Amino acid sequence: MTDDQVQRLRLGIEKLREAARLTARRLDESLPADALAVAELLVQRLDRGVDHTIVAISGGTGSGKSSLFNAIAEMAFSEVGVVRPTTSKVTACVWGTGAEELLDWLGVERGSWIKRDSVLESHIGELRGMILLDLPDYDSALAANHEIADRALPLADVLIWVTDPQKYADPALHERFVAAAKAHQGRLTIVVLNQIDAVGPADAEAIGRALTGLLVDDGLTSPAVALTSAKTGAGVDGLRSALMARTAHRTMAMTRTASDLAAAARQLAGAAELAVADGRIAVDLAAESTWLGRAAAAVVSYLVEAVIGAQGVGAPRVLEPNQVRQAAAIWAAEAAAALPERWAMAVAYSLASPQNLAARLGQALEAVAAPPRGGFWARLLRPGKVERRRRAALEDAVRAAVESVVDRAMARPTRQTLEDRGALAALLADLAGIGETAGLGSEPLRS
Ligand SMILES: Nc1nc2c(ncn2[C@@H]2O[C@H](COP(=O)(O)OP(=O)(O)OP(=O)(O)O)[C@@H](O)[C@H]2O)c(=O)[nH]1
Ligand SMILES: [Mg+2]
Repeated sequence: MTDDQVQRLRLGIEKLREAARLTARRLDESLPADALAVAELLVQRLDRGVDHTIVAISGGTGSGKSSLFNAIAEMAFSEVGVVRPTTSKVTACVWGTGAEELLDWLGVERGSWIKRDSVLESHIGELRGMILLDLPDYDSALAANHEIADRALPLADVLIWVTDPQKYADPALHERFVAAAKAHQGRLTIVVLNQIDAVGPADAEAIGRALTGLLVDDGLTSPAVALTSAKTGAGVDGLRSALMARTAHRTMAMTRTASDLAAAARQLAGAAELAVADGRIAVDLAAESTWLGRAAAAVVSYLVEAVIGAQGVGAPRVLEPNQVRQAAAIWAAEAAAALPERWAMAVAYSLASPQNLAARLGQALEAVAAPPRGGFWARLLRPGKVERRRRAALEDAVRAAVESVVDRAMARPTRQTLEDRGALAALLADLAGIGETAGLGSEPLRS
């Protein structure tokens, strides 16, 4: 079962890469950079197995991250300090075995992690597979700390953000956390209001509600907020149980992979100007064929008029360069009216160059013979009527010639661009769907 799911996720990552390739080819080389980075990260994560759940403790300096880490792990391993900031490298506690590769990947040094795998260890059964990380602070005076925290954060499957009654309203912390939580909607994120022993229980409850309110104002739906004191131990068991519930399934790594895939797909769809409505990404094929038909008709009639013009049957069949450019402009304008900017530009780029178009039109028109003057019967008709018939015949021949060039040099490359756009939308819609089954982000915290 797990293998099947991992296989499905690997396919999903391939789809994301394919979507990135299509975007780069049609729109802009640099546009899918984020999506490719996510794909790379998720491959690395899956390559290291899904038996472990990476839980990262992050937040502002002095909020009690290291104290909380120690409280959850029930040992004094991470350094707790009075001098800020105390933690300048990642510390880890691992329940169970076989996490070495992941720890290397996470950048946790050999001496900075501790293993809890003895059967005598408390909670070993329930927490087996969990890798708990104590990260340096976010709001550090030390730039190196930011870097370490920034690097480790996207690698985590579960994110715990710690704040305290003094700093819970700090806008910078909100922005950082909310940005991370929104970027990974399916990932489990828990906000911890620590140091509740420093205020009375009623105040702690009130601050907890205010904090929840701020997070909702920031745009998170039903955020999980836990109240703890690393000092007295209040709320720590509840927080540990919430983590047990997730690590016991051993699926958080897959859940976060699916949710990251979906988030990357939505982000790429937005960047690629594909309409996302209710989480669905769709392309209106009927509308496309309508404007394509309209564009072809407009360009063909412009060119026929330009070739024959007001002049008679003997008119020269050579187009001026500016007339050829005008034909391309008409096509591009129809595309621009029907498509978002980037795609209209992609269509314009896909067309044959004006020189190429001029050469093709020249060749096609050269092959158009002047209609015969008419035989015996023509002499029976009035000269004006003969002239009109000859002109109509010429117009038909010119139209057929122009139509075939417009089809090959304009309609065909445009259809190919639109096909790529349709394929991109289909891939991204598929990926957005993968994440739907993975939404754990707003699950209420039960302790
Ligand atoms: N009263 C009270 N003090 C706490 C609590 N948790 C931590 N502290 C104290 O707050 C100070 C900072 O704790 P740390 O655990 O080192 O905080 P940190 O977030 O890891 O700090 P940095 O590593 O510098 O980012 C220490 O003096 C702790 O003893 C708590 O729940 N209540
Ligand atoms: Mg610390």
